[in-house]
Amino acid sequence: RFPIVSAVDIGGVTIARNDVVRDDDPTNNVPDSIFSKLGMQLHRRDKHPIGILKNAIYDYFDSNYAKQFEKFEDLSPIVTTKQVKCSPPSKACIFLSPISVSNFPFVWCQNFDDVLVPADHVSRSLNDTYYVDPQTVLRCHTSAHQAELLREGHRRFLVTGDVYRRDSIDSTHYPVFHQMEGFCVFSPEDWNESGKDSTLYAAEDLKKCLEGLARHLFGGVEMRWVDTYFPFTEPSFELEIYFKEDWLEVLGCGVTEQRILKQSGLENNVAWAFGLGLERLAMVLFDIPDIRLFWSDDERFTSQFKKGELGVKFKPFSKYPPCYKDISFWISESFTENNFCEVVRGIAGDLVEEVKLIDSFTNKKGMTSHCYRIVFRSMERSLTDEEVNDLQSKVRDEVQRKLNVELR
Ligand code: FA5
Ligand code: MG
Repeated sequence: RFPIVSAVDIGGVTIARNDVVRDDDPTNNVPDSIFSKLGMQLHRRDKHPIGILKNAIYDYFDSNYAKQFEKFEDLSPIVTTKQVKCSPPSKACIFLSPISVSNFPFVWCQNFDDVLVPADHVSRSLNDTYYVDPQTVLRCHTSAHQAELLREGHRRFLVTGDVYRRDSIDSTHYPVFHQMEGFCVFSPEDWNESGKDSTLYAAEDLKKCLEGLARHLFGGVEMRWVDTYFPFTEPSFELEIYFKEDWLEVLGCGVTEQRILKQSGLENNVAWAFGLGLERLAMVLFDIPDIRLFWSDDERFTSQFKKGELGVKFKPFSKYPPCYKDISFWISESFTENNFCEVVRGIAGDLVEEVKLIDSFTNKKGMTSHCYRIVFRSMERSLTDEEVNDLQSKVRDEVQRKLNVELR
């Protein structure tokens, strides 16, 4: 066993980091910056915008559905990719390097198989998801808990938690964010008297519920429904809200695939489900311009929010100047933008505001070049030239070392 350097307890599970970090381990791509966010549970802080928002959503459901929705907010973010039946857990489940998990509960929460995500779906790749070992991931959505809770007999519930994704870098994307899942099962008597077909009944009820929630949170706000696809719902929709001169996607939802209900003996029922992006909603609600702010300890941020207060508009303390740096390289076959963003984030942390592809071309020899613009900016202070040059030079070194690209 390796010496354990840090550990955190979440929902009865102990997750520990040992000091042997296997850089480039193909089966574990969780960096320290992500590990350090495990257990922070911003959604359980009553004075934090995410916690204030969560409580306001709870109020909406409590008063409109007579407290029928059960609430879960401390389920472990470490979940399995498929249905694992081992009880007690096998050794592999208990010790995961460089993260070890002890007391791994006998309930298996399934990120992919349980919610019908196809074997070849992009979201399963190491490029999109943080893997702890080949069968274990940091959940990439709260939908990971749907089937588990249905199996346990719950029929109407809200699941709030931190979720993890390798993703692009800009003001509305962060590798750790919070979602709230809603799930509601109906019985034939619910839709029979409406005279509607069950799917239509559920779809209409879902939209009505979420539009009501939006009114409860925002009063008036410009929004629109967009048809989309999820493996676990049909039909599926996304809700977008007009924010800062653009449409911002705040949630995904739909009528649950019958196969998921069948797994729990609910073949005669119909259900709807949604997954809210809490940071996105909180950005609109409190006028927060950048998603990195949610992680700030700066008192000028934290002191602006009060328990139970929804009407607060965030006053930016100052806008520090951005610094732009470009980097160009010839990419290789294995290059992905998420891997590049992960390298930049690993070096610059929250000092990177945005990474944008500004040029791409392929030469006669078939080599492809990418040019990215990196925007460095602190939320809390002015960065010095020296500091930014140093970051950029580290990015160049690391990109070359890790990503198999040729700098130009
Ligand atoms: C999902 O995660 C689905 N599980 C939602 C769902 C649940 C659909 C139940 C149907 C039934 P999606 O990948 O679109 O969907 O993410 C949901 C929301 O999370 C988005 O609308 C957005 O608000 C938020 N989100 C996604 N990626 C990020 C990110 N990198 N940073 C911050 N918020 C994000
Ligand atoms: Mg989406």
